[in-house]
Amino acid sequence: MSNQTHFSQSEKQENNVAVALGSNLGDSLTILENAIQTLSKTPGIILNTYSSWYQTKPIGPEQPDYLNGCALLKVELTPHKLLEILLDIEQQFKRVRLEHWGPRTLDLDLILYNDLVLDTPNLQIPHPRMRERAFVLVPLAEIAANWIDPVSSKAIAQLLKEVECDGVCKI
Ligand code: PH2
Ligand code: MG
Ligand code: MG
Repeated sequence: MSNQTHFSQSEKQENNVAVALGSNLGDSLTILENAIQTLSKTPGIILNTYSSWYQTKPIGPEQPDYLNGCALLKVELTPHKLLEILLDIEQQFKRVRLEHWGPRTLDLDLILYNDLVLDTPNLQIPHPRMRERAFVLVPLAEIAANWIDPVSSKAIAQLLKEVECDGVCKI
C-alpha cells in the first residue's frame, strides 16, 4: 500500500504538525522570519504558533552558531506531501548545504505529525534525533510541552529535562 493511499484520510483532516527551523548562513533571523511567513501562506497549512528564536552551538562539524526555533502547524497534507513542500521552501531560500550536517541557509525538519510513527527511506517521524537535540526540544517545549512523543511515550517537557541545554540561548 502506498503512503498516499495509507494517509488519504489525513488530507481531509486537520493534522497537528511540529516543524523545526534552523539557519546558520546569511541573515538567519530574516530568513527564519520569512520562512514562517511562507509557511503561513502555503495552501493546506495553517500556522498556529511559533517559538522564540534561540542561538545554539552547532552539532556536527565546526561551523557558525545556528538560530533555531519550532512552529506548530495544522495541515491538510499527507506527511510526504508536507515534506515535499518543506524541501521546496528550503529551495526557495536558495538553500546551500556544503556538507552533511554542515552550514545551511535554511533547514526545515518535520518533527512530529499527530501521534504518527513512520519509518520510510526519505522520511522518519518522529524525527529520529529529536530526543537528543536541545536545539529542537527547547523551542518545542515552549509551544508544545505536553505533546507526547509516540516513540518514548514521554512528553516534550520530560524529554527536555533529560538533555543538556548549555549552548542554547534565547535571542
Ligand atoms: N542542524 C544540523 C546539524 N547541527 N546544530 C544546531 N545547533 N542546530 C541545527 O539546526 C543543526 C545543528 C543538521 O540539520
Ligand atoms: Mg536538520
Ligand atoms: Mg533537514
